[in-house]
Amino acid sequence: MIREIVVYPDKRLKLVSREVEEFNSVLHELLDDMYETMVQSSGVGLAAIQVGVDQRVLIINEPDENDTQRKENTLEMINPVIIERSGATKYQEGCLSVPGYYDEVERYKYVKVEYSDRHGQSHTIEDDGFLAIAMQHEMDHLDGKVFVEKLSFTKRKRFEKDWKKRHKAS
Ligand code: Y12
Ligand code: CO
Repeated sequence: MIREIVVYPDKRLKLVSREVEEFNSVLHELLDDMYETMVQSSGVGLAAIQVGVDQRVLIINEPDENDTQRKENTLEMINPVIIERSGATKYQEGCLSVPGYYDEVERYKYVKVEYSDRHGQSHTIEDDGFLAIAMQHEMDHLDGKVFVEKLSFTKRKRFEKDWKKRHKAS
């Protein structure tokens, strides 16, 4: 089922999400719905709070070399924690909760993340490319942070002004 995406500046995006304790069918349905919702909106990553659920759940699906998204390539991360980080990099980011706005954000270049899958099995994953950026972006959502909060003071001011103007008109 497609769920409604929560759009900035909705207050729910500020919530610190709660740890998942039960790896049951409710969680599995949430993950499946998040995938459908993300793909329908041409997204590559989504956190549960973006569909209004304040649980530490996120998904990432990087399109393959033919620019195709396959469900089996979806990384589902429950209760993820960064256990190693290093370096710095900049990437032009976008977010389904801030549709139509993209900007460069600084992140760690390399991260190693510990997480559970939908069955509660724990894993670690490390990356220093696109996935590293996506994991950091989505994990920020679990702590109530949206990428626009990482912009410089001047860029953020301009963003807020343009966003208000755009959303007043529509
Ligand atoms: C690198 C940077 C950011 C992420 C987080 C995940 N972000 C997204 O999945 C953003 C998707 C997105 C899709 C949009 O729709 C289309 O392009 C058709 C979009 O544009 C509009 O809604 C107008 C904005 C964002 C992961 C990795
Ligand atoms: Co986002």
